[in-house]
Amino acid sequence: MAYRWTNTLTHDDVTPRGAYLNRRQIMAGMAGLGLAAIAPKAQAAADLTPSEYDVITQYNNFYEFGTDKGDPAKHAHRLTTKPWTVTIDGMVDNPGDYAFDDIISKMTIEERIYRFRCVEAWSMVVPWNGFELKDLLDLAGVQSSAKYVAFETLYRPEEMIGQQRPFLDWPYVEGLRLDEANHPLTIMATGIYGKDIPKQNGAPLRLVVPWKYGFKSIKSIVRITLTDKEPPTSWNKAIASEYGFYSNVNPEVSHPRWSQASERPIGGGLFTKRIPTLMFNGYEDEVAGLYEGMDLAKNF
Ligand SMILES: Nc1nc2c(c(=O)[nH]1)N[C@H]1C(S)=C(S)[C@@H](COP(=O)(O)O)O[C@H]1N2
Ligand SMILES: [Mo]
Repeated sequence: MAYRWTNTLTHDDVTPRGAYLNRRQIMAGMAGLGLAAIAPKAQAAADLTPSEYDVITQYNNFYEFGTDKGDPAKHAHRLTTKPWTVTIDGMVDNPGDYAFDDIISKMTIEERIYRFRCVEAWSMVVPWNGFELKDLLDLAGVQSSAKYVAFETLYRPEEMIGQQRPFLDWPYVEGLRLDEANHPLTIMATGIYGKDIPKQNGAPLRLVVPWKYGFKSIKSIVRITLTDKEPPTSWNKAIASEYGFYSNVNPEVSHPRWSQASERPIGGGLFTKRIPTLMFNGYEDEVAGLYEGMDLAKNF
């Protein structure tokens, strides 16, 4: 179980801000992020070495900027991220346009070092900064009729040049069941390595759901809608036979065109060995309960 770690999110696990800053003071750009307390103890003990910053920010999937792994780092600088507004609507008590800066001022930004597994069978370990999605949903006041959360990426083809072609049905959309969205592992990331999240990684605000394939972690979000119907998702709309709504990492359920039993860590060079893929990407203890009684091969 070398790659497992347990995210025990109790207040006892929070490192005092001072100690945290001492450990992290080599990181540039922290001041502007308002990083608060953080880092569950379990993380320090975890056997996870974060991937290099350059790897995380230069090997990307963000089809709004092109389909090659290097395209987002080349083209995302065109994206205007200030000002940024997230519309929260649907089954909420407080619908409206939420300014990014206002959201941030109300949230606790933590560091979460997560394994990140793309459906294409490569992986990284990313030290995200962000806040729990649940805290934002609580701010909006989710109504009891809501069962799902739908997410939408910005549509701005002048700046997102990949949107000038109909590669996907733009804007990119994703969705979670409400209990998945409220799970403490589910975060909205605003940073990487203690710096503002780079545009190619989904600035200023992107979802991170570490037990699901990477495409669920939708970038540059402008709308969050609470609904009672399972929302459409971009890759399911494009190829339903290959990409389901759940998309939980599962080494036992192959993609129709390749095995999901192992993965290639990115950044280790040419001779990096593939490593076994873990059920729910290593977060089985935390999330398996969400899917009790479900056939995970059918609900892939
Ligand atoms: N809007 C949007 N979100 C997206 C994508 C995309 O093309 N557009 N690609 C997804 C896929 S396939 C992956 S693997 C991750 C990649 O995140 P990263 O570039 O930060 O590693 O973003 C996901 N979120
Ligand atoms: Mo992906």
